[in-house]
Amino acid sequence: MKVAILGGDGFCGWPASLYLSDQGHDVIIVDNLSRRAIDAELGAESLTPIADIDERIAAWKEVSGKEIGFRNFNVAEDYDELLDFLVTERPDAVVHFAEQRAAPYSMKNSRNKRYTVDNNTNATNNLLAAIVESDLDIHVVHLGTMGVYGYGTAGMKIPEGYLDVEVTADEDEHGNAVEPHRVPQQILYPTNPGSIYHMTKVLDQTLFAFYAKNDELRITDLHQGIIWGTTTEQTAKDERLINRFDYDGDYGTVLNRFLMQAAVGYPLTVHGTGGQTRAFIHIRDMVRCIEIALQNPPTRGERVKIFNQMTETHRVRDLANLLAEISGAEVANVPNPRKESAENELHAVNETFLDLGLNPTTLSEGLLHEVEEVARKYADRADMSKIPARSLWTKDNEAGEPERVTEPAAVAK
Ligand code: USQ
Repeated sequence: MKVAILGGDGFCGWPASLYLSDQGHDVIIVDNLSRRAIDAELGAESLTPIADIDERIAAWKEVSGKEIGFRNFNVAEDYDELLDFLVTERPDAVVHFAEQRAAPYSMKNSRNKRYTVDNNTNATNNLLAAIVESDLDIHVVHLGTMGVYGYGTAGMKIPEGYLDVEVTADEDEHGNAVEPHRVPQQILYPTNPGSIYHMTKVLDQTLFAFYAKNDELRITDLHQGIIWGTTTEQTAKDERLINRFDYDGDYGTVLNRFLMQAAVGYPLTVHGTGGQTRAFIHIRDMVRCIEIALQNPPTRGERVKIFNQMTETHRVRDLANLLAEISGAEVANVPNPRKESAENELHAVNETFLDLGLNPTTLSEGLLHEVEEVARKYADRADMSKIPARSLWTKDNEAGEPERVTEPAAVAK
């Protein structure tokens, strides 16, 4: 299969590109290297030293004998280039990772809010409009988020995208009154995003529903949980193929941050009581899920396929306590910079991937140590001042750097 990976230089895009290439697919990456530019803007680099994109691709050819193509342009801005790319390359599928993916970054200030909305929704709309204009039958696989649902529970498992409801109908098709009766319907699960970033994935959902209905585009939307881990079979083959490892307060995600913090002797930064329950998936399952989704496209005219791409749920404080137990790390409860429930339950259906053959890589001590080892190996690259989460969900952000998060008194290396 010929697959274009939009955002193929990022944390998910790069390992997914290598995995698909390794499976024999013909892969072309499209990326404007914006994630690297944001590193420079934040002064926060990946803990692991990532090679530049040309070196990455050359190393993959050397190691595997396989070619990955690369085009540098901005999907959100360069519509003509995107259209020309699709028409020239005629991919069977496009995997769309080309979005700003950090909730704290999206909440930092009005500039970041506008950038995240402009970038993410324009990238998605440009892609969909370009496919329609190209007249090609290209399957779109999009990386969405579990965060579109919010993290509540209505006394039921969150379904995969669609909710069965019943409404009381009291009119016939001509508007005449009839005996009230219950009519079943299926609707998109009500959304409840917790950040501007998560909200852009909600907007994406609406774009997908429209283009699937109006233009019969074939679209799969993957509602992914929080990734943990950093290495895949392919990224481990050569140091130049190494994946990003974000640990800073904006881009670092919770479990990888805790593992890095444990490795460098920094107290684990539990927000508030750590009562937030979230969905997780290991990075090696993510790459496999992308391939499974590519192999199981919807047919033309079918509604958007939505899969919950997560394998387990955990409460933040349980993860911190587990790491404290196995690595001796200290736990620090810091004021929560976000507006989110202090405690929540989360139960979600994930049967589609399991039915299609995903064999989940769940949390295990061995795998936790493996990630911690990677972090320890590159500990001398860590900038401790970048660890605290400083982006607030309130307007105070605009006033500059808040001093809300307690810095640890001493940091051992
Ligand atoms: N948290 C801490 N301490 C930290 C960092 C985070 O307690 O040092 C807490 C947060 O307050 C939050 C939870 O951990 O309650 C998750 O935070 P996160 O930064 O790991 O995840 P999130 O902001 O939700 O975003 C990440 C990815 C995003 C993806 C999303 C999936 O950056 O791209 O869509 O996970 S999900 O969370 O299921 O919506």
